[in-house]
Amino acid sequence: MKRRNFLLAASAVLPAATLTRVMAESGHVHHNEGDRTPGQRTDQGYMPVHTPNGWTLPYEIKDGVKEFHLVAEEIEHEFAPGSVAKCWGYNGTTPGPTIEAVEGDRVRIYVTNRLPEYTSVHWHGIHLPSGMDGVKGVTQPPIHPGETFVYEFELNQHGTHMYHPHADEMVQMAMGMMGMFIIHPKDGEIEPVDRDYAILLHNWALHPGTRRPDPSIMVDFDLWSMNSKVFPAIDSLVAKTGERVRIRMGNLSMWNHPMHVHGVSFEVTGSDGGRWPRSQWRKETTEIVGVGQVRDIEFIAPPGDWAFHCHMTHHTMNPMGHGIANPLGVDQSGIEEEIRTLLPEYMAMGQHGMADHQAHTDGGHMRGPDNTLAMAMGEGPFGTIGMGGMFTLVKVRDDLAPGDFSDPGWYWHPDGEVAWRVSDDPDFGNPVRRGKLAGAGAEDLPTPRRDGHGHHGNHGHGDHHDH
Ligand SMILES: [Cu+2]
Repeated sequence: MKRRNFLLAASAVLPAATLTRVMAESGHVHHNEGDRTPGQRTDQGYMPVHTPNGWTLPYEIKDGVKEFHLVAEEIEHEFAPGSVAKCWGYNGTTPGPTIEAVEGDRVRIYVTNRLPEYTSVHWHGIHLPSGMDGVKGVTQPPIHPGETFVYEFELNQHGTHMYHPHADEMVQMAMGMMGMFIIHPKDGEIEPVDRDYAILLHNWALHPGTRRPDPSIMVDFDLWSMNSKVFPAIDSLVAKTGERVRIRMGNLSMWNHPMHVHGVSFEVTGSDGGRWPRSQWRKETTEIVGVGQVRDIEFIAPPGDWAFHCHMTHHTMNPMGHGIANPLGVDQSGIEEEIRTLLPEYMAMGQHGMADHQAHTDGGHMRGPDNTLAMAMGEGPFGTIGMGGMFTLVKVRDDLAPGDFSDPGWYWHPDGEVAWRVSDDPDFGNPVRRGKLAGAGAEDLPTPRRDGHGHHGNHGHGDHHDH
């Protein structure tokens, strides 16, 4: 018996809430459900999307209609080991499960509200009858706690879409209520993808030492997540060398996120307007996913471990102090002793930059508040990675099986392909420098002459190639 058939049978005898619980308990809180063999196209011809750290919502077909069931409810969510919070989500998780369908499908979506306040669901970017649009007060009455509403409409477009509440959305989205809604084109794709990833970008104000997100925050968020996880808990995106990879990125946070992939020039190929015509694809290595927007990027995977992250540097950090006086260059050795008499575990930080922060927290010298992550986490093959938040890795290997999404470990670089140390003498070489050094009594650096021969003991460019 196929897994989906089992679910169909189960749903015939169990009330919906029980079914949800059964699904959660039988390990369904992961990708690729039911009738699908991972890495293979479905009988409708599409390659199933993979939601890192997330899952896809199973459906039943009743009278030719694809039936889904979402349950809005309070959940316990772990952002990364060491930080757990009461959030709100769908069917036990934030983000809620990814809904996947095909252009031309008719969908029927039950929404049960198990929250302490009313809700509604807006199908962001989807063309539908006005009364199905899910805006509380405008197109429908609120779904009160305990109630179930049903939405039904035909999908007459394709693309990467999202769903989220349109009732007290400031609170409900801040608490994690959102999900992806992928509609595959009915005629297939001219350039099919081998790996199709779906990622929702979000921000959270989980103040240090607390266990519930603060919906009132507008600017100073302290967790930046992909699919509600922060680095190093975000799954790596894996691919086989040469595969065509698509990453669908939706943004329901309060900031724009310039998403950057190392090692490739990707093409921006679509949005919630659908996959764009080939002539509109454009090469980038960073693409801003604006608030409320969706961007699809695609690339041919080159072997290696490639960083994939938001380029807002604070968005690749976990909880950190904002609005503190700048400690850079400040000799804190005297005051550190005095503060320790009041706060025995106080440690002066930041005089030489923040690079030593992770070492102190990892080493246990500096304990943060309970239930609070370090600013930077994660250990790589060359030491601490010094990142957090919206950061993960695209791991491409020569020998991955189709549909194998398991983490292959760290990349084994071929000989001669890792940057190496040639000197530990700061006076090494004869680099061209201009300007003025900082510090008392420091001299101007020699100004290069126009012919480029005047600098600092250098007798011409020939010196750079001294063999
Ligand atoms: Cu960002």
